[in-house]
Amino acid sequence: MKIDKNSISDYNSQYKDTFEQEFRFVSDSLEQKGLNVESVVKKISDFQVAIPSWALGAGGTRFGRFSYGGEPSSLEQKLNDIGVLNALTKSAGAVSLHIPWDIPDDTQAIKEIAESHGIAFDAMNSNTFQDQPGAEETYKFGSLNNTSKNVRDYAIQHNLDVIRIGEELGSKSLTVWLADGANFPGQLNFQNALKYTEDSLKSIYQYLPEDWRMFIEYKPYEPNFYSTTIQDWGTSFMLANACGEKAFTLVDLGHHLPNTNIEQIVATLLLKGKLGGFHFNDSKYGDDDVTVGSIKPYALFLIFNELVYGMENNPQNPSLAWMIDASHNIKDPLEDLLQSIEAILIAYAQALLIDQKDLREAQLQNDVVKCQEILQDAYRTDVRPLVKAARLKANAALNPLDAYRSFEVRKELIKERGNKTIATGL
Ligand code: LRH
Ligand code: MN
Ligand code: MN
Repeated sequence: MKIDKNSISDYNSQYKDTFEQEFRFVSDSLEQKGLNVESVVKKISDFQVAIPSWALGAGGTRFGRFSYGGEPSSLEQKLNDIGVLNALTKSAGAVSLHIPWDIPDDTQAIKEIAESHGIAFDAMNSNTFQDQPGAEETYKFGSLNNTSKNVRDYAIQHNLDVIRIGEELGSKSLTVWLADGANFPGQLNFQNALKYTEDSLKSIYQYLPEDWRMFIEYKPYEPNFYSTTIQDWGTSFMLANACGEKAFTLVDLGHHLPNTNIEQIVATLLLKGKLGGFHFNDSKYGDDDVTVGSIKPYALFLIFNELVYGMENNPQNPSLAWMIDASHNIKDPLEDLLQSIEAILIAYAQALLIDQKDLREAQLQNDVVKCQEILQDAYRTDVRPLVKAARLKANAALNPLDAYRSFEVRKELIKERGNKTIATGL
């Protein structure tokens, strides 16, 4: 299934008049406030978020998994699905591979398929939380933090293999997320576990190609329910500093205890030039990985406010690697991803509307009410016409979800791949 440019422009032509009216209304009022709408639209249109290779199939929980039909069963098919997302949105021009779930058999062929869809290879993820058939060592009691040197070396080697695969594909970064931790008090010597983790990360870092970056992801709990060795941004930051200037912290929105002020973490890391990557999702309770913006859209907007500020004011921080880290078991996975992409772009667009100059002045005058008004004025603006304008500019669909349904993509995929499909990965 491939959606070509012509079908997208035919689809768009039916909505063009309505779109133009909506756009004029919003852009006129924003221009009157002194905003450069064209530059906002360009920024939205330039924004690209990577799709994780595991998210194209319906997710499962430990209580079951319900197939959606037409799900991809190979990396080739996953790339084709991302191709559909990218054709519809022109914002999903990258994939983030999880190894060993998605080891390419034929690297050249995979590169060609990706290229034909305009998909780049973003950060490589080195999963060391699961034993593979025939594995020589087990990660049951940890990987990079394991008390056994053999296991640590085995996990280090896996990371080096992932870097090699990434190099062949043209990726430029490695994301390390460790499930390592303890389920019960006393199980683990915290100091040794941290020391082993630091030494292992340094060994991997030593082999990181010159133009690569390493992202260290943190998470407070799950799958371990007593302690996780890299539990928070502080630990990740400390480890990134210990490794060197190519190592950074990665923030996953779901990896915080309830009510954590994530936007403040983002601001701190940007100031220190150590924010490397970002995993988008939403949650109510824990690492729920539900659709971006489905539960706390205002929190997402406040995070984007800090990101936008950082992108404009923190040259010490490199550009960020963005990835969606969400999936659900009762939605069509592609529709779910389209909703996530939409939510990300909306939050980004809202944050771009914040009058930074007025906000600084109000902050200097300690005008608390005005500060809040400025943020909420941006948040309460309907920015959807700006997102649509960005899409039109990039030859994407004005309404990607509606287009997906009207092109009957899922029906086509079921026809191609069958109804009883199981996506590889999670
Ligand atoms: C861990 C995580 C991490 C993994 C992915 C499958 O919870 O967020 O990024 O790679 O989920
Ligand atoms: Mn994540
Ligand atoms: Mn997670």
